[in-house]
Amino acid sequence: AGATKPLPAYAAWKDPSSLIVHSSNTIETRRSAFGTGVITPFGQLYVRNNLPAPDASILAERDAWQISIEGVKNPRQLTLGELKRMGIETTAMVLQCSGNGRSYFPDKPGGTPWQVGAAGCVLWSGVPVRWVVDALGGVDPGMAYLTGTGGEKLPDGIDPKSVIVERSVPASAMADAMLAWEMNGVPIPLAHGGPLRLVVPGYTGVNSVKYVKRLAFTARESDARIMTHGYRLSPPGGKGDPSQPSVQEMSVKSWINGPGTDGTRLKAADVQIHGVAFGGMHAVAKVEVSLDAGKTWQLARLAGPDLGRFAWRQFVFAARLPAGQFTLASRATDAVGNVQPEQRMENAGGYNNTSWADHAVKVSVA
Ligand code: MSS
Repeated sequence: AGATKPLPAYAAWKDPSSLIVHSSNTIETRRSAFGTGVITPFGQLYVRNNLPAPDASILAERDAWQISIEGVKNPRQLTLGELKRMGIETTAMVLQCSGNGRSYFPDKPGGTPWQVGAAGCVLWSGVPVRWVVDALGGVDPGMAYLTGTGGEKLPDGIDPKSVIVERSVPASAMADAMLAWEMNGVPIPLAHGGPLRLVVPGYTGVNSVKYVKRLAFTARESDARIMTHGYRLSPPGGKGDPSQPSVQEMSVKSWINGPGTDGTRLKAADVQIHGVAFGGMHAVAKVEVSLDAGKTWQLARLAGPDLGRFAWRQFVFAARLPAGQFTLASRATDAVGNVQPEQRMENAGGYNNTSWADHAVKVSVA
């Protein structure tokens, strides 16, 4: 259910029945549309653009795309064709918008009212950032951040810093970051940042900069508005500013995707309750499921391949549900013992919602 608009042209190839189109720049996967395989297919993967997507002509000659690498011993401009000769690696990663789960905040913060579907698990192929850095002589001394700049055409007549998508993460994120040109085995579509995207595993989506045209090791965080004021964890009622923590690393989270999450009434029977769990920076150690809104918990089974600590795991819990109403919840624990909390951490932007209570789902059984 939920109001949905027509798909915008740059994402017209997506599967409308799997998606909730909030706006031309914000499209989410329906909870009931997530499958039980580990990788999220393109057709149903969410989209979030802060600026209109660039013209599709940037994909005409993918290998000619240029990126400037700065803050290294031998800074230079590289083409995608050159990057492809520097090495190839593949990583599975949860891509999740910082504001996923915002609709469950009671004060309805501004921003897209995402439910669970501003997330997916994607296979990226490209070259690890550290290999590129090694080839260019290493990071300059004193550089604390890795800053990626998006290649969108900026509107005329306004301060570029007020709109440009430029994000900084701690330089240590280089250990896992990648310059990716493929996603799920095909060249990255425009909607997801093709021809070239910076991907930062374990960090929220905004830090994985699409159409990346500059990758710089910098002494300071970017002074772009999206960094200084956007995506900050500010107290409820407040406004983002540089003194507050930026939305960066994700933490442990899970939710149930089915059955019955589309509101259809289930028949009393054995059901396989399934969902996804991820640890952000850490692997998932276990997932528990509750059939009674969190009063009692039982261990679920982790199913399917383990694609590494940045991917999500499918979990399955076989239950016999008699007729009635149930509030199903899931709670994940990561490999270092962090437990998904009952409560969200309140903040003005509606970011980082990992509350298991908020993500519980009511199903009815006939
Ligand atoms: N990049 C660029 N260049 N631009 C824009 O806008 N956005 C963000 C990221 N990146 C952007 C970029 C966000 S914000 C997100 S989430 C992501 O991206 C999404 O992705 P996809 O592919 O899904 O669309 Mo929130 O945190």
